[in-house]
Amino acid sequence: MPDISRIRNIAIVGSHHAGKTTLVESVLAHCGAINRRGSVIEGTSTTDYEPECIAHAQSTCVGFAHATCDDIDITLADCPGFIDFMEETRLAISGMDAVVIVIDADASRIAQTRSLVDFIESRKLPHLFVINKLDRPGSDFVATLRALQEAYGRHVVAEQWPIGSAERFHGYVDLAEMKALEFDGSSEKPTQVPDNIKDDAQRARAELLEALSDFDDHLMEELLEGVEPPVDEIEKDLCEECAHDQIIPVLAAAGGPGFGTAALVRAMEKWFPSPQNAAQVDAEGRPIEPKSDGPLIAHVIKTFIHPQSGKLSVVRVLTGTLKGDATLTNISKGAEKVRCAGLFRLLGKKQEAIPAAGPGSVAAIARLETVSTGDTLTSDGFKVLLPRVQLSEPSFAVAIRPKERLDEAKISQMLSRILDEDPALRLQRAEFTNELQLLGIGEQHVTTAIERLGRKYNLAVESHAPQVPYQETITAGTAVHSRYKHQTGGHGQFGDVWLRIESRERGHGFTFEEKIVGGVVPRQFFPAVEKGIREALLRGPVSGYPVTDLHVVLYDGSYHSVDSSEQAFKTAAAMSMRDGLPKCNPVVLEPIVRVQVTVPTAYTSAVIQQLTAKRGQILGMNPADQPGFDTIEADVPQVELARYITELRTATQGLGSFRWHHERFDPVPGKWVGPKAAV
Ligand SMILES: Nc1nc2c(ncn2[C@@H]2O[C@H](COP(=O)(O)OP(=O)(O)OP(=O)(O)O)[C@@H](O)[C@H]2O)c(=O)[nH]1
Ligand SMILES: [Mg+2]
Repeated sequence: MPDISRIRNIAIVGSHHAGKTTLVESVLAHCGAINRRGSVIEGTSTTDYEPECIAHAQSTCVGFAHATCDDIDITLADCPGFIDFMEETRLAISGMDAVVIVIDADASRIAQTRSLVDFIESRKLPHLFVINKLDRPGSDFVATLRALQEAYGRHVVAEQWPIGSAERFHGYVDLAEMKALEFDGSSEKPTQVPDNIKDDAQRARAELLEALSDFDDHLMEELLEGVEPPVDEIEKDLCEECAHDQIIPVLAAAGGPGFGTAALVRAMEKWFPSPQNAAQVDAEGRPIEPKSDGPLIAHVIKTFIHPQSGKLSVVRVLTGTLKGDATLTNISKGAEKVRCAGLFRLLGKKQEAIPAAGPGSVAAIARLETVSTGDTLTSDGFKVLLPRVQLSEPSFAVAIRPKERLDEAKISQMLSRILDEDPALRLQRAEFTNELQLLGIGEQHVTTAIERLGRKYNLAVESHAPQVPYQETITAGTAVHSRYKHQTGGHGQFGDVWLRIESRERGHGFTFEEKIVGGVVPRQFFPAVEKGIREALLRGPVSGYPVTDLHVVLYDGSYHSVDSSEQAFKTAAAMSMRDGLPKCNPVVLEPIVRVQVTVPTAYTSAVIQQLTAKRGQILGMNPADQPGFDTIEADVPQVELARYITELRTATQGLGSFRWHHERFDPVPGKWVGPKAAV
């Protein structure tokens, strides 16, 4: 078991396609954890091993990889960058002690990292930026660095200055030591600081020292007196301030050819804290001290389910020592006892059995069938609960139905396993239509889940846009008479009713009343009349949608002492409605949704325009809780919002989000040309 001070747990996060998985691959090769670097494009990388990752050449879930380098035990969580998978990323971050944020060397993409950086800062996690893909034509280190500083402040400082750019990017100047290093694959060798970047590197170094001196009076004095501070002092300050999330160093790399990997590994070892120094608290804010003896507390940060070999729960051990055959208590599920069936260290899909995992370790436990991501596991029934990551509400839905007829129980069992692996998904029966819907953070999130369902459980599902729950109502009243008379062999059928149909205020539904005088329709037939009316209301006269907001009075009729029956009155009432409703100026009602859209202020007016173009009625606009963001409230027809999350993200560099709830039904303006209701 590694000494806790030699453990580093690091999340690798960043914007979509910034090169995280490729960089992780380089780090693993550099540390000797893998012999040969795989490739995302060829589907051979260590952490993008799931078939859905390979098919789309992108990370669709977190991948864990363990490596040992210079006696340091590193666990990397390679997190997806695509916004639809951001909940997966946030859950993984919750189990790590530090974060490497990988970004393209492209200033225009910095804005996309905002919510991620806010989350990391809210957890006070030490982090650094890697400006990556510097080998690409058009890459711009300086502009990206300045954009980072503009977004996240002057304590974001370069610790490296690149030598050469694009195809000629071949090394960097370490600004703390003012030494130049040239890349040799993922290793490096000393070289001269080229004359053409000397001034830039000096200026960048001065910026670094100035930022550090904000936290070190001695360094500040040295700078004021023009004394050259010793390298040791700068290094010590860097370690201290980075570990305390005061300074956010910026490194230069190109993970593709492996450039910058050695320096990144050194930075992770030197600047990032071990779990011993990473503050952990329970849900009530009480500190948890990592100790190898004493009760165990572990947090489940990811669940993988293999259709054959079962469940694998990746846990972060906060304190205590976890054994592969331990019996644990799941505090999050009513103190249920669960038994571990093996303990592993992960390297992508490879599992290496380990006898125990000490405090600070990340390990995978086999076959904890009832345990879910986010749960707190303890030993000896020790009662403590860890804070849960608040997941975002889903904002995209599809209606799903298995392609082949299967029993409901089997479908829900398979779906629940998919949901177990990804708690940001949700399954629901839709209000009004009763359709089975799968909801997620975005379109890709949901389609990936459906792909996974097909692959893992051989369950092919048909998916389509959710039905819009239109309704119909009437805008005028009428009186109708129907007589149902039928002679069949023995005794016949007789029902005779007069109904008055009146419109009701919107949102008040259907009501039935009888005003029969003198028993012309006997009392025992009233329920049948109401039933017949209700049945007729299921399919309206315009397009077959349910009819609502009306009052129907049974005020006259007649009966036959032998032939009248409940069935006959029911039929007569239904006939009356079918005759009467078309005479009441029927209209289609569409569901109106109230949305609260949160976007950076720069996009507020564009988003208001987008909502207006969707026939939205803007109710108000206020500064959001998140600084620099506005929340726009609007009522929008639901039919206009089917792909709204995708459109909103396109319009806001992925930064917009929205919440919604059904508000009311409004008449569809103009002549109804929409779809007919499904039969
Ligand atoms: N030129 C260049 N291309 C790179 C580099 N690193 C990665 N790429 C390419 O960029 C694309 C994305 O790389 P990934 O490693 O999958 O990026 P990622 O950040 O893990 O992507 P997601 O996890 O899906 O957000 C692939 O086509 C890589 O080959 C690099 O250093 N230089
Ligand atoms: Mg990736």
